[in-house]
Amino acid sequence: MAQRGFFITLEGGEGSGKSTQVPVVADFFRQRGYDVVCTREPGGTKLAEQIRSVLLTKDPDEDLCDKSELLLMYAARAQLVETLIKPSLAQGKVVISDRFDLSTLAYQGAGRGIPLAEIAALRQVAIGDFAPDLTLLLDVPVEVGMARMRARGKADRIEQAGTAFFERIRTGFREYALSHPDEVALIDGTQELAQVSAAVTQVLTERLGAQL
Ligand code: T5A
Repeated sequence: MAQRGFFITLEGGEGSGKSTQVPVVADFFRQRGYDVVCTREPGGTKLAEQIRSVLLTKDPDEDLCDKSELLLMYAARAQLVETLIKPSLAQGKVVISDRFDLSTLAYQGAGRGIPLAEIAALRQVAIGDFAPDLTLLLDVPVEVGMARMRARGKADRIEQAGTAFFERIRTGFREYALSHPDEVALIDGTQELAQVSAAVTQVLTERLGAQL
């Protein structure tokens, strides 16, 4: 029987350390014989990266309104799912995405205040019921993530929002994780890097080990 693919997503607020953990997840699956495709959101394909640039670049002459931001997130996601993620899974590969749909619930839903029913309706149009096999949510207090981002340099358009926005996002992420424990594993991202990586590997082993 052909090997089945897996779709794993990493989520979290700014500076939570999710991008840093992508190679850890990739190594976990490569060591078990899988071909791995790493991608990110918004972006991941040529056209979706163009949408990313519109989303993350602040235009001095015109603000991107919240609804446009939401629609562009789903335009990029539909493109990524149809042209990269689904074909890769059909070939038995593992796809790892740095952010996915849970970011929309947290940023556009909890953060911007767009009603969750409106987001759910758009999701249905863009990707239907397509969802990750497992989401790893790296959780850090807002001030910890912000300090890491400051140490790294210039903020993009979304990162320039205030602390209250990022507190709502963190709450949105955490509430979803706590109410959907089968879908989302909550990981303490404030630990030393090696400890976070060990926690990521442990979650993958416990949740998926028997299926690999
Ligand atoms: N967005 C995205 C939405 O609004 N809606 C959506 O639906 C989607 C998909 C994407 C932006 O788009 C928004 C969210 C974002 O604002 P981005 O550039 O991809 O923009 O930004 P982020 O996803 O936030 O990614 P970053 O790379 O900027 O942050 P990460 O991935 O959280 O953090 P990472 O791993 O790069 O680490 C940040 C720093 O911390 C250090 C790292 O070395 C790095 O310097 N670090 C640690 N330091 C100490 N201890 C640890 N355990 C550490 N782990 C990492």
